[in-house]
Amino acid sequence: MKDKKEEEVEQTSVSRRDFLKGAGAVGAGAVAIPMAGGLGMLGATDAQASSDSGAVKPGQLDDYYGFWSSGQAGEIRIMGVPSMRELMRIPVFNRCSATGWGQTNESIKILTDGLTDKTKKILKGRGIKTWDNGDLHHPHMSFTDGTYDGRYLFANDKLNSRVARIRCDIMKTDKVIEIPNAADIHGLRPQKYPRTGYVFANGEHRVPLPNDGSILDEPEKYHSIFTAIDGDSMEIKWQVIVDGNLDNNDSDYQGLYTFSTSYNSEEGVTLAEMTSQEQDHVVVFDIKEIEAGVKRGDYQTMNGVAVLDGRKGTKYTRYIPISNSPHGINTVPDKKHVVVNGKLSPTVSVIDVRRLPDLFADKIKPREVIVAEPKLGLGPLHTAFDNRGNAYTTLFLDSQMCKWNIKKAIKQYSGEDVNPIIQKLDVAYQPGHNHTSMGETANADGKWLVSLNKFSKDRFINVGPLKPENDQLIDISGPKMKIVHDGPTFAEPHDCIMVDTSIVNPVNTFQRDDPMFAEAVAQAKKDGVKLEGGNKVVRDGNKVRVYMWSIAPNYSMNKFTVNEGDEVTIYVTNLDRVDDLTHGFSMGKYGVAMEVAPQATSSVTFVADDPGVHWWYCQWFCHALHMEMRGRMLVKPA
Ligand code: K7E
Ligand code: CUA
Repeated sequence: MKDKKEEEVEQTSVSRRDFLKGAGAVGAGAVAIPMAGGLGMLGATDAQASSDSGAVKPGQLDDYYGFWSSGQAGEIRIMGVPSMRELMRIPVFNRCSATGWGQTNESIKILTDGLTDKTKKILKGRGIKTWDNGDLHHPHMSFTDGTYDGRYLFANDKLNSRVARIRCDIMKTDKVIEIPNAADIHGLRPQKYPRTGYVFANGEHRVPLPNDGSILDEPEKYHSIFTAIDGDSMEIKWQVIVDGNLDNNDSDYQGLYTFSTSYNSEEGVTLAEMTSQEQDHVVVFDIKEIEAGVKRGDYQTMNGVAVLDGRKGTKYTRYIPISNSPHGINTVPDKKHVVVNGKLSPTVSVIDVRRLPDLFADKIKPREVIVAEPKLGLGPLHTAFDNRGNAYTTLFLDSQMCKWNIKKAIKQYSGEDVNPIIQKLDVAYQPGHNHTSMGETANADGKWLVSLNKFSKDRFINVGPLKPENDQLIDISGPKMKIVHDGPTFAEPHDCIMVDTSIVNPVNTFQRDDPMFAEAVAQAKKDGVKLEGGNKVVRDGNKVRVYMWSIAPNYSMNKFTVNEGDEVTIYVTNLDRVDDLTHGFSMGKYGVAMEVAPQATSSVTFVADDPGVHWWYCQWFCHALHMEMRGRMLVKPA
């Protein structure tokens, strides 16, 4: 027997299967019926997961959007939590075979517009337009008033020193900028209050300034750069030169300070040099003071960016000594504390942000902002929080999750005989980041914790020398942490966030005036073609522009002819208005394959250098006659 809720799910949802049944019978005409709502109308609570087990039945919806990084895979993955089902992938820095990201004109524009002129020139010399890979560690959502607002995600590329923005309405990357002066962007966090606002990014590696080949072994000329980006315009607002290497960062809930962990206070360039001292730092940046400095002109302009001097002893920063090589830094949802994770030290250090004004006024010494420093275990890397005053710290070397109480840790630090540690849970194995549902916002809800484990070892059947990682889902709603699910993942989710589904509201189809394909719309206008229904081959010297549209299971064009050597641009506009009715356009041997979402226009440009008949086809299953959705390009030999 089905229960009532399941029946409702079946009746309200318009699945691809239902659609195919209908469209197959009555033909393409039925396709244009707008099916507003559809699956989207189902509230998450109507088909909720049984939250105590983490189990979500087939057809039931998740409670949280999980946005997972993918490290060296260069993309972002959307996970359903608590089911841990991978729902979608968002190509960001990578080249995506399925969607054509990195090949379509629309994506190439996004991937190249924000590169520096110097990089554009170098890439041109290499015969490429952009890099086709990246190392994406830290996805974070934009904030308003201390909590997620569902507008954007931001993410770093450690490999090629870039920062990307993803629009949450369409779940596509819409801006990618290269960060000049800095090397290897690692830590990335948005401003939490009053809004994002700034996106702060750490340049991890110290490089010579200027890095023009004239400096190698003069460590005093090496620097790390901290960058503030305007999240609305994706322009760089200012940069600050700091001492040491910047690792991770986070921001306060007051909009006054932002913090980065910094290792290598020795400023060495070899491993032995970098780890020789016992003390490293948290660098605190005074946002208002820096803004005032920019206004006063207290900066040098480097590659078009205002760069301030924030090294030790300047008014823009303070350096708080922390034991050897701190790694993650996490602001507590109580809005008052910040937890710094020791990595090579078994401790975490708790900073009270209310003491920072006195620190900047030099009324107290840097270490006086520390209000707790519990010893948790070996290899503390990152900390997450619930809404009951507890913290959860990953112990990389111990392969454990340590649950501890912040108030008790503060009492212990002030001399009381209390043990802040509540529970240590074995995780499998070697956790890096961990995250709680809504835990990086003021609205932490204390329901779920994910441990992003670097090794899965024996947890899954053997898939060869390269093993998956293992993300474990932990129920933290009760007094004890309980592991409820293992979720294998491909390389290498460093980090994730879990956002209540009520905050994220993606659309089902594109708007025809979406900026994503504004250039195609403008070009069509110049060519006198209406993308909605226009069907035309325009010749412009040796440039040929082919405009066609698609409604399942047809392209508006069966064939077109070009000459060998022509530069051909193909624009496909998907006129289907139905949820989930994506078409594709693939042309074999030309290596062309792109996604065309409902109501979107996608375009691709190539040189017709291979004479003969070439079939193009739709690679996105769209209709019972999907296999027949194709056409021919004739390339006439020169
Ligand atoms: Cu700890 Cu790049 Cu966030 Cu990896 S970082 S774990
Ligand atoms: Cu259109 Cu498959």
